[in-house]
Amino acid sequence: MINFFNFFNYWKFLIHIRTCTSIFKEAIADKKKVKVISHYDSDGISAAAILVNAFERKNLSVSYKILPYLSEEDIISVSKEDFSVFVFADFGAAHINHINKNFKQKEVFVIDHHKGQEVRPDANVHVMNPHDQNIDSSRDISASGVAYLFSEALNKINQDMAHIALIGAVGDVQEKSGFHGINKKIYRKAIRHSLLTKKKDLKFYGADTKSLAKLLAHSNSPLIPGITGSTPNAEEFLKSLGIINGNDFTKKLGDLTASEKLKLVDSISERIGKKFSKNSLYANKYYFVEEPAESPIREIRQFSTFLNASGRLGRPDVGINACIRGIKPSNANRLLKDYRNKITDAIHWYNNNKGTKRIIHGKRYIVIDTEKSVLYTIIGTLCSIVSTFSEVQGGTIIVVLGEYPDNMIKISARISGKNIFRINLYNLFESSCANIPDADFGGHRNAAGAMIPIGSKDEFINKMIDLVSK
Ligand SMILES: [Mn+2]
Repeated sequence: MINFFNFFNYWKFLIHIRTCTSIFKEAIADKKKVKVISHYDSDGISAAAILVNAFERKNLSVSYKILPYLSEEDIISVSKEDFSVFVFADFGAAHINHINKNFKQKEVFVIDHHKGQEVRPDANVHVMNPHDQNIDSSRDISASGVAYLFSEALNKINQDMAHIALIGAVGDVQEKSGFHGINKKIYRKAIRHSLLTKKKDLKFYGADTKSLAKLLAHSNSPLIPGITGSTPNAEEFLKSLGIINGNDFTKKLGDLTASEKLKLVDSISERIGKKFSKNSLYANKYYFVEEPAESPIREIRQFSTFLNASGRLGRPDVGINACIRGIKPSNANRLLKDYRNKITDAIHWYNNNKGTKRIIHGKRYIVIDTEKSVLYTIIGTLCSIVSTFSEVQGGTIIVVLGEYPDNMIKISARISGKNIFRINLYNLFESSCANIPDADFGGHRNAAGAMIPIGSKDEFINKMIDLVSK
């Protein structure tokens, strides 16, 4: 359906991006150094890759910084670096006051899709945010998409990165039975330039490179009871279905006949129960034409996981280089394996610390204080995983805390299953942080995050438990 208002907003947004592009071109005319500051998730890293490549193509000297979270201290320290042009991506809209204050006499570009502050940017601060143009920035475009539109306005040659823009959209869960809005336009461009192909298939990660048993054992979405986490169980399961004979476990999803596939889908959905429809086991898969067949990141969701992993392991450079110049399949595999190991370690830590004072189990909540034991960048991942454990009652609030650099504590919260106690995690965090100076929080009903000084940890936990127990 063609919606005139959507079209009009898109058109206005493009004009605004063109204006920003002209200002950018002027800004770099004599100063050839640009700094890119971006978020460490798949959207932020793909946005950074697009920008870095587009700027290098203009013979600019580019350097970048990838951060898990943008603090005021980060903004101050970046502003002191010897650059006159700065580009923020996937964050910044919520920090316009700090950017205004610290970047006087410098040109700053903010490429974001999150709801921003009600603060007017100064004349030297140029914000490109679809949110400001009433575009649905949770579904229709992500930061990597905005970075793409900006790079395309700089030079049409950058259209060869349309598929990279879609990685961020997938990472931010904007692909829902297809791309929508501006993402769809970018997708069409990627197809027109033969950058990717699409196929509807069972949605398991790594279907083209992993054996079928490993594929099921590694499956997080959906979690298959009794099989996720155990390759031997997965092998037994496949044997019982007659899909695997003897001890030949090399079969891949692509090797199955149509009837074997149906049998597999039936038995998996039986195991999962009514929570999922059979249809939810299928998804659109998008393959990058230029990636070699044996690459673990040929499919866009895997590429997105890989970028996330690179950011969380502190190696965003590996992710950015993979977007721009490609990566050897063996190197991509190594990074993905490191990441899986970190997550497995975190789950082991949780299982080994049940019943200790570091895991407080209350009536409607579990508070998990990992201190320094879990990599702080996977606190949120651990939180999501624990929320899916069958031992955790539906409606339970899972809160995970971990130490972050600069004497800060990172906190993540999720609800396990259905939110039956009707708790709003955003409100809960807002109230728990109310009397804590320098606390920062965000999120929504069913997921929230916060950053607090280490000295306020007990105060936060006590306040929160108090509120939840009412
Ligand atoms: Mn994003």
